Parts: sequence; structure tokens; C-alpha cells
Amino acid sequence: MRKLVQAFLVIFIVSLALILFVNHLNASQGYTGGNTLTVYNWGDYIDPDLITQFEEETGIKVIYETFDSNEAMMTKIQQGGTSYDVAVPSEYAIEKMKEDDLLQKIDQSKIPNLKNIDERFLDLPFDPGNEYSVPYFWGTVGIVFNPKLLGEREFHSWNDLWADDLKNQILLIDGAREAMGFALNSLNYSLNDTNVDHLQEAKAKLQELQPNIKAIVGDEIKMLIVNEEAPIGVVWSGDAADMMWENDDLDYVVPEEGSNLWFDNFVIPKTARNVEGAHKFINFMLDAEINAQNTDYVGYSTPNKAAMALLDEETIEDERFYPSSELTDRLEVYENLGKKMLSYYNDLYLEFKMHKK
Ligand code: SPD
Repeated sequence: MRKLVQAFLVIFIVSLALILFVNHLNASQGYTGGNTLTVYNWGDYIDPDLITQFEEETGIKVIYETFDSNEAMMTKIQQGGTSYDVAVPSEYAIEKMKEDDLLQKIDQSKIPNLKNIDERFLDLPFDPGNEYSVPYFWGTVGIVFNPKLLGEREFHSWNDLWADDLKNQILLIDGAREAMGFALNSLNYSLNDTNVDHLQEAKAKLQELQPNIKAIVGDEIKMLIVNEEAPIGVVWSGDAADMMWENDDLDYVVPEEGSNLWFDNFVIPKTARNVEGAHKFINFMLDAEINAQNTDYVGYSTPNKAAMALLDEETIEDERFYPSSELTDRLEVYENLGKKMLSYYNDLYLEFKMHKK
């Protein structure tokens, strides 16, 4: 009898230790129970009030983390240290994540607000049928500039950035595809070019821009340009729109050689733990009123036509941020160039960054 009690005691202690260990593991992976949702998004890319509203409406606690590049996001999801329930990659990253088997299919029956998305943004080549992704925001890459500080100068071409009298005047958003992309465009090459000679040429050309570059920065680019710490920035369109709300002197242009047209989308990683909550969150963000509030807050262009109907005409008629098809036809979407070529782009960009002045 004593042996039996001892055996039960041992089983009880081992089970308790196991439960405590699993709980500890889950908590360290950002999972604290069925009622949490771990969202992984770009910095400065959501109205924080909407997270609170979602939590209040659903009782789901949101754990919110941010990233500043597709590459950083993909590495983190691939490593699997944290289980993210929702992430927001751009198009070429979605193709790559599908290829690497990192995403799970979206259950469209749980996202009735998908009907709010303009058809132009559905069924795009990076995800036919939107099996794995739901549109969030879209935009371009261009030049934001302050004519007041630049003697009313204008920018038409990417090559205008290389002018001799612009020493230390330019801020660049920190992105390998963005920097390599505009250097390639300035040489009239595609921003998806895979010819090694062309890529070396683009990197050398970026190197020649060094004297004009004040800094390569993250989201603080908005504050620096609004506060007139620098008069020129190479930025994503929505950040330019946000800056222009804060400083009336600013303008934004997509250079004539062409540029990047990008699409950021919600996805559900394979390792998600709260798949039900992930669908609820995506559907919530696609609600017309919620989406309009979010669009007003972040400044980016929404693909949600029901939300667009609620926005100021001035916003949706501004062709700098809701470009005509005449302009978008000149733009290129980043392609998934494959692991080797994407690493080559990153290596060239890092070499350029390391040789800063
Ligand atoms: N601060 C929010 C930035 C989001 C920009 N996404 C653009 C991705 C372009 N590939």
C-alpha cells in the first residue's frame, strides 16, 4: 500500500512539473492561453485605439510586436521562437513564405468583410484566389521633399537625387529592395533585375550617392522630415502622406523612370495558435468604419472600397496616394527572386550601408 501511495506521489509530482514547464514554454513564446492573439506588424502601421476596441469587443488580449523589414519578419517567423497568429508581409515575401511552407490557408467564410475589398486588389499574381492573404494597405516608393528648404526645386527623376548641391540632404528608408530598387530604376533597369552586372552597377551608383545621404533610418524618418531636419527622403507613399498632414510645405513624387508598387497583406503563419482569433482580427480590420479610421490614422492607401466611401474626397482624389492606372502601369511589383538572389540584394545593400561615408 505504501508503495502504491509513493508511486502516485511520484506520478503527481512529475505531471505537475510537466504542466508548469509547458506553461512556461508557452508564455515565453508569447502564448498565454486561448484568449490571446499575437500580431506581428510593421512599425507605426495601426491605430492603437483599434487594438483596444478589438480587445474590448472580443475579450481577446492582443500581444503586439513590430518589425521594420520583410526580411526581419520572415527570419523571425522561420526561426519559430514566437508563435505569431497574424503577420503583415508584402507581396514578394508572401510568395517566399508560401514557398517555405510558413503560411496556412485563410478560411474566407470567416472573413465576411472581404466583400469590402476592391476587386482590383484581389486575386493578384503573388496569391491567386487570396488563398493565403488578405489586403491591408498598398502604395508606392517615391521622393518626399520640402520645396521651401530647397529653393522651390522639383524632383522628376531618381537621378535628381545625385545632384552635386544636395550634400547631406537625403534620408533613406532602411530597406534593401527599396534602395537597390531605386538605384536600378535610375539606370533604367527593372527593380527585379537579376543580372549580376546590373546589380553591381546599381550598388556602385548607390555608393556615389553617399555624400548626399544624411542617414538611413526607420520610422523616425517621418519626424525628421516633418521637423525639417532634412529636406528630402526616399520613402513609402503612406509615410509621405502622414508627413504632409503634419507639414504643409512637403510634396511627394513618384519619379518618371518608374518605381515600386507594393501591397501589404494579412497572413496567418502555420505556427499560429489562435487561428480563430486571427480570422476575427482580420475581419475586424476589414470593417468599413474601422478600416476608414485606421486609414485616417496611418496615412496609407486602403484597398477597402467600403472604407474609401467614408474617407474625405480630398484624400481619395489625391493622385499622389491613390495613383491613376496611367501611373500604376509604369510601376513594378517586387517579385520573389528566390533565396539566392534575395540574399545577393541584401549583401549588396549591406556593403553599401557599411561604407557609409
Ligand atoms: N510604417 C509602416 C511601413 C509599412 C510599409 N510597408 C511597405 C512595404 C513595401 N515593400
